[in-house]
Amino acid sequence: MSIKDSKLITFPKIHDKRGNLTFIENIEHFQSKIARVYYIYDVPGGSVRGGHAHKENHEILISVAGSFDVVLGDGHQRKKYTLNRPYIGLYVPPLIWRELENFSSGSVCLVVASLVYDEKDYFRDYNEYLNEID
Ligand code: T46
Repeated sequence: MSIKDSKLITFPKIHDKRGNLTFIENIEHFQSKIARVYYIYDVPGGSVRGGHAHKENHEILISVAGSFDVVLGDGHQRKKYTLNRPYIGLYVPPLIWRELENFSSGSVCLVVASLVYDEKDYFRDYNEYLNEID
């Protein structure tokens, strides 16, 4: 897997004078249905989250409020995405190292995942990760 397999996805945005609405369904890269949704919030300034890769789990990261940066790596290349729109998601395939940083005050990171939580699905040690992908 390469960071070239990551990509930004623009979701539908229903404009309305009462406010806008975005929905996520039928995700191309998820073999079955969405298995899990979680969100990261109340992040203190300067905090860095992530620092791991998944073995099989596919994810889409969305900034539903505020902004933050996602730095992806595949052992060869790194790429930084800034997420700051609630209708744009970043697709992150398995075996891609991710770090989340530069969270703005009040930001919320919503994550849609293809698998339920399983600690065994993580590479949390960077050297172990590099050995696996070589
Ligand atoms: C990712 C980034 C964007 C659970 O019990 N269930 C869950 O679904 C998740 C995601 C986490 N946890 C537990 C596991 C840890 O004890 O919550 C604690 C914090 O998890 P972690 O340190 O992995 O959190 P982040 O923000 O570093 O990473 C998370 C996801 O784990 C990861 O898949 O891509 O958000």
